[in-house]
Amino acid sequence: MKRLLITGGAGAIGRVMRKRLSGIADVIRLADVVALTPEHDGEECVQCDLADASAVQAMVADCDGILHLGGISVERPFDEILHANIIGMYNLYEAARAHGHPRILFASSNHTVGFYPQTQRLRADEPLRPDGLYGVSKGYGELLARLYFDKFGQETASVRIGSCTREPVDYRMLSSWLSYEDFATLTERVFKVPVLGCPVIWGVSANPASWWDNSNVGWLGWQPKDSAENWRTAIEAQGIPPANHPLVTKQGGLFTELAIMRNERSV
Ligand code: NAI
Ligand code: 15L
Repeated sequence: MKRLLITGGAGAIGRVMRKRLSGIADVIRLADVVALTPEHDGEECVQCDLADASAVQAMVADCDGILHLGGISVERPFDEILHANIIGMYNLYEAARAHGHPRILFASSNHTVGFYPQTQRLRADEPLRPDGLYGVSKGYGELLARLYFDKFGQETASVRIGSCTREPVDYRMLSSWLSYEDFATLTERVFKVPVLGCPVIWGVSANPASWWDNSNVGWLGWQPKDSAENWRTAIEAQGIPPANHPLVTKQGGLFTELAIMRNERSV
């Protein structure tokens, strides 16, 4: 690739991928609503609110691929989610349509299916059961990706990320953890595979306790290497949550118990 755009470049995953993926393209264009500065040759930075359609057009111009990490990443009032994840996602796909359909990796989330019980192993084609407005917005993102693929041939991998952190820190992450390294190798495969289409992929490491079945995307050639199991003893030493706790009952964990937050203007 000549130029990879990483939205959400100032965020937790963006800051890691910025360094880890530096060899994937001649230029990495980092974008975020907050200001960023280039740290070395081969980086360029754009300040852009995803809800600003013309700014998004300029952000996407001349890019061959997009790692779309930007947006609201937790449960928040609807106005915030509408702005970044609903309007922002539409703006991104319209910009991709206008600029030659660069391939997109969309950071979807396990919160699209958070109300499934942890006893159920899931394929990616099962009905969504979002656990909040955030999860709904990620389901919308997956559907928008599908629409632009069927209508225009826009390729997208919607990656339902579990818990992407340096290491697993609670009992639920023994199942949901995605290491940074496994996310990086998944991203590389998404941008290297000759034909991508529009798959939904579980973004999860090789955790024996995972609830998610990626057997239908073997053609991608992605083999996660890390396992949360290496942290089991340390995590269990902190105490196993009681049997009725959402951390051990629902795939979305604590998100399933959060309130629907009011918009600022209606409080
Ligand atoms: P983060 O919250 O640390 O980063 C998101 C970035 O998006 C921030 O830098 C923020 O400034 C930017 N942003 C927010 N609103 C924006 C707007 N209107 N315009 C432009 N930029 C905006 O999130 P994190 O953890 O880095 O996650 C990255 C992506 O992966 C998010 O889309 C999140 O929903 C998704 N994801 C992350 C998981 C995780 O375990 N970290 C799990 C599942 C999904
Ligand atoms: C997500 O979608 C969030 O972006 C992240 O902050 C974590 O809460 C993660 O899911 C998770 O479920 O652990």
